[in-house]
Amino acid sequence: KRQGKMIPFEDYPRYSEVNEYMELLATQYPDIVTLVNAGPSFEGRDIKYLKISTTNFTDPSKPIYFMDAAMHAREWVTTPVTLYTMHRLVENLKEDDRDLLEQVDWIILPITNPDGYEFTHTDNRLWRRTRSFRPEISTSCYGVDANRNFNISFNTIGVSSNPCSDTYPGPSPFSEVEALYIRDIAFEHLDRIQLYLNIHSYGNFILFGYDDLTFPPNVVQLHYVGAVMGAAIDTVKLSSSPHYLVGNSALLLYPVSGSAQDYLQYVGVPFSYTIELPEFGGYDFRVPPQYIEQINKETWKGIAASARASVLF
Ligand code: ING
Ligand code: ZN
Repeated sequence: KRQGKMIPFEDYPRYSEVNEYMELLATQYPDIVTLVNAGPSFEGRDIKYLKISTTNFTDPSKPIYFMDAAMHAREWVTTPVTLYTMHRLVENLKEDDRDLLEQVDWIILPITNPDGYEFTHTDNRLWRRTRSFRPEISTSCYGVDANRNFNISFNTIGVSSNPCSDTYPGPSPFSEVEALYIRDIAFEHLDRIQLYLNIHSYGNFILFGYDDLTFPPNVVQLHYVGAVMGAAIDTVKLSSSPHYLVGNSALLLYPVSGSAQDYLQYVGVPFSYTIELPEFGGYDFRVPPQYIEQINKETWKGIAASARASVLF
């Protein structure tokens, strides 16, 4: 029986509660759910994810949908979306969604940056970076922007060399284990990952690479599947919430180097996106918990639609 908060719907869970939910699913649904530990964070917290598959992840012909959240610590609403996705695939699969479970394998990682995530709960609600400490670089500023730490155009644009900045890319590519584990997962399944979704907040954007304004050869398909995702969300979004915009991240937002989105696209994932979830008018990263359910449900619509659309190509 579940205790306390009803993950993932009513309030923002702590790191330990997220792990408990994943353990519960792995225990109760051992035929389709496997709990995996990617490895420890800088401060030693295990970074865990679920593999969800009706074929024990062994069918080489099945596409994989890989998503992660809370790469940036303060973007709390991203984690419930991953937990709700697990819930809809495992505990509450609708008849109409059987194809999503039977024809797709899922890798879902709810907290990429657990040190930062816990720090936002205990010390500084608006912390973004990891919590790595390198006294030879700075004795007062901790952490790196994990979404600038991937090995693509590293440290060239959209970054700051100031180790106290929120866009400090780190001393070298993959200096942060939190970024390294995302790379590890991608390479372990590179031939099968069809779609990668790096979940952020906020701003209602569905973004794809590259940030040097060259486009991947499948840019038309990338734009199409992104638009399918946005259009599906549009059918159930609140009228007070803006429509999603879909397009190149440098054109719609700003250019950055070293992002997870661009790196996974670069190494061969056909459909690699950043989604910027809503904030519902002025709440920035501090979306009140009563909106979690709405964001979970509307984003799930987009996830389901993008899974179906991406496997057509
Ligand atoms: N936004 C993303 C960031 O890392 C982004 C936006 C992602 C831009 C990928 C370009 C490429 O800055 C948030 N909210 O983190
Ligand atoms: Zn972010």
